[in-house]
Amino acid sequence: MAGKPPASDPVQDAPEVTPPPHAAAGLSAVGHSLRMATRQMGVRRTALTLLRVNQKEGFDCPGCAWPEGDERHTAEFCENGAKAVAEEATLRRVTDEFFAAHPVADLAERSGYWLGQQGRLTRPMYLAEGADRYEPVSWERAFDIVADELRALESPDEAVFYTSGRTSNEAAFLYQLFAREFGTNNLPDCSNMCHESSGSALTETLGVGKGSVLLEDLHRADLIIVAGQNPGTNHPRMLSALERAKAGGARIITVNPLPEAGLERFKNPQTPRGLAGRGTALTDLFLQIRLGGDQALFRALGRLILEAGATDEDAVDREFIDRHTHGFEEYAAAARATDWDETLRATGLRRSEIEAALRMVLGSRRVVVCWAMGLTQHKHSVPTIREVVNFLLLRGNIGRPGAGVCPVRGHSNVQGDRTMGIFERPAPAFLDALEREFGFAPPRHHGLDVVRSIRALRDGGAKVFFAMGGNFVSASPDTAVTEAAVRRARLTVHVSTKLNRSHVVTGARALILPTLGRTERDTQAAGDQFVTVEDSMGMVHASRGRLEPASPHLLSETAIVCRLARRVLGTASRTPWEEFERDYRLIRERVSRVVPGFEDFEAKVARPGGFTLPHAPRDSRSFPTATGKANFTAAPVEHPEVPEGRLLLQTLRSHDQYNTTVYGLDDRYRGIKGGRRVVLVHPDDATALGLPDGSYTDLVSEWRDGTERRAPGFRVVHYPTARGCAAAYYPETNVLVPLDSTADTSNTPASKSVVVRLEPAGA
Ligand SMILES: Nc1nc2c(c(=O)[nH]1)N[C@H]1C(S)=C(S)[C@@H](COP(=O)(O)OP(=O)(O)OC[C@H]3O[C@@H](n4cnc5c(=O)[nH]c(N)nc54)[C@H](O)[C@@H]3O)O[C@H]1N2
Ligand SMILES: Nc1nc2c(c(=O)[nH]1)N[C@H]1C(S)=C(S)[C@@H](COP(=O)(O)OP(=O)(O)OC[C@H]3O[C@@H](n4cnc5c(=O)[nH]c(N)nc54)[C@H](O)[C@@H]3O)O[C@H]1N2
Ligand SMILES: [Mo]
Repeated sequence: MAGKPPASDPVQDAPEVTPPPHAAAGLSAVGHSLRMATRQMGVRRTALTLLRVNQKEGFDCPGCAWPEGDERHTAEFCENGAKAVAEEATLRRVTDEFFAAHPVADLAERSGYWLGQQGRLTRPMYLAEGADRYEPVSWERAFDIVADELRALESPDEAVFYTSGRTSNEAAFLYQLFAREFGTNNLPDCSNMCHESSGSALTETLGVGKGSVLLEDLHRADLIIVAGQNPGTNHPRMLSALERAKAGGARIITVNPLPEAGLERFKNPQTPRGLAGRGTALTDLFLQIRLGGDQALFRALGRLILEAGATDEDAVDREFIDRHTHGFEEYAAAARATDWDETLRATGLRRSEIEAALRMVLGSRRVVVCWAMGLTQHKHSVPTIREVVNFLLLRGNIGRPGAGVCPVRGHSNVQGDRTMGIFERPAPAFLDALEREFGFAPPRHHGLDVVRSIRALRDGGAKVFFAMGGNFVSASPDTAVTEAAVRRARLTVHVSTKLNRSHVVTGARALILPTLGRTERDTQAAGDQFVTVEDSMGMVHASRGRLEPASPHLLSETAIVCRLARRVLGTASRTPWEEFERDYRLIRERVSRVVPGFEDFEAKVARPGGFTLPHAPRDSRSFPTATGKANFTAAPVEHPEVPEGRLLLQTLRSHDQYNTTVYGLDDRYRGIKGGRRVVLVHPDDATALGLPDGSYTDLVSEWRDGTERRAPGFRVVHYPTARGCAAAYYPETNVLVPLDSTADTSNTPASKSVVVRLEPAGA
């Protein structure tokens, strides 16, 4: 199947390429972020807004989910946080005139970059059936339209309620409550495309689907392994933590097919030395792994640790294993059977490199493994992350200070949304608690995740698509299939801050419901409200916006859910939606009775800096798994097989984007400027394929059922990635990811292993 190419960019996509730098941040980062911010907000607003980011009395940065330390700097944000804030606090506005002037079909020809640049949404807009453009609509009428379509469904399971991870705890809790009172568990979220593999693997092995370390643990570690993550771009504040760990004597191993500049050296913009000097070297050992080779690497390390245990009684933590784990013998047998040839083929590494890593591991008492999308978006991601757990369990690196698992989350409240019940497969205990508290019978059968929602839309089983934030059509895999699926819906609704492609690829009818962002004041009948969020390390804290809302017509996400629920559920619901909208404290009171760890929520969150949620493995080395212990697992080692003449493509982020939101066309840390349609290929692979640097190629993905997908016109960049591997940006390349190509168990799209053929353009 040939995918329709993504809309062409009106800005000329003409990438210029220079050699990538070897350090991240420093003065150029500060200058860059201030330029981007003042362009959107002006000088005064930039200063006022950026100084409140991540302060104890301020708002939570809408960028990533990296935690704040206890001591705050005056400027507790990073370059990319500044861009995320500027994107939201921009002074540009999308007006009624804009929609009157642009038929939806025209907007669908524009790039996502262009759409985002139009500014903040200001009014509810409605696209009637058969109409060619959006028109302003009142909030009352908008809720009537949604209610009419929802009530017309044959079953509540014909509706899908998507969430992106910026939604506050308060709004998320009410949103899942509304969906379940309506009668469905169809609550897919961005997590399904993101850290679902981490959640699946960690729940099974440790009993808690979240990371087990706090920021202090990272500071105290002896060895930090950063696998499949590019913090210089995606979690810049993590570099400060790595720098601090290094100052305390820690060493860092980076596992990545790409030499990412941010992990080489870091010039901390919060210190004078970092601004002007050479900065700190971060990575001690760089393992340039092949895409998808991580399971084989961690299995090989496990084998070597076991072998070392024969002569060194400290190599393996027998006491921990005997007391706290299950399944060791079976795992050890599998690890001992590791085949070196296969390990070296899967990883692309030399045996000496793996042995160098082993020496660093054996020399360290406290080891943390951090990871992100490089580990979660493969077919065998769940066994890969389970292998990370095996590796840590062997030396007792779980539930002890300075050690543990650290899946680094993406969206600023994606972890909190899941804690609040945004999950298509809720735990029975959670539903029991909802039932007790709200007096209704929640549906017990599982709902649809992202991939299954797309299939249901495609096949006519789902008819109403409602999104609390995000950009579903651009973020999802298989763009052509997804867009066609969404177009079959009766109604699509998006609660959004900014215009994006999901507003212009619609069902028969569509609504855009504009909402407040994190930076804005949220005033309700009981006064100014704050909301709460949970970071990547299970810290919950308040977030207060102070800016005047982008338009007087905006409603908060919480208010939107409350009004919609009243309108849809009517007298059938005994939930006090009106009161929840007046005063968010009443929502937190309910959360405190439903969600474990939130007892005394209001008092705990009033403390500056908030509170830490309990985490049994971290706190007491207890493991709420099926066996009551931490589970070793012994899955067969897998790695992607790539046919002759093909490359394995990963789809990743540039430095100037936030997921589907493109801030600019540069990727400074990779030496790319002025364009996004680039494909990074090892010079030897490119030469073998007859592709000189600067030539143009189509990317053609080949799926095992014989179908093909094409993304045309990419500039070839000779780049020092691992052999056999290529890289190109998301979302331009989502068209290449087959809907059925997902991770086993977690069903996450395998966005980091797409088999592609490079066809010289015009060939
Ligand atoms: N500025 C900014 N910040 C963001 C985001 C953003 O788009 N922009 N997105 C947010 C979100 S939602 C998320 S989930 C995170 C994403 O954070 P990351 O996971 O850092 O994002 P990606 O760009 O997908 O980068 C994947 C990294 O893993 C490496 N990698 C790919 N495949 C493999 C593999 O098989 N093995 C190993 N070892 N490495 C591999 C890639 O080379 C790359 O360095 O960032 C969050 N923060
Ligand atoms: N090929 C490929 N695909 C991927 C990935 C990949 O690495 N490769 N990564 C995946 C990952 S990790 C993720 S998390 C998903 C991201 O998927 P999504 O979360 O769906 O996408 P975003 O681009 O983050 O959503 C951006 C939109 O959110 C809206 N928005 C921003 N702030 C707010 C707010 O405060 N409230 C509301 N209501 N709306 C707001 C704006 O309208 C903006 O246009 O994409 C996934 N897709
Ligand atoms: Mo994500």
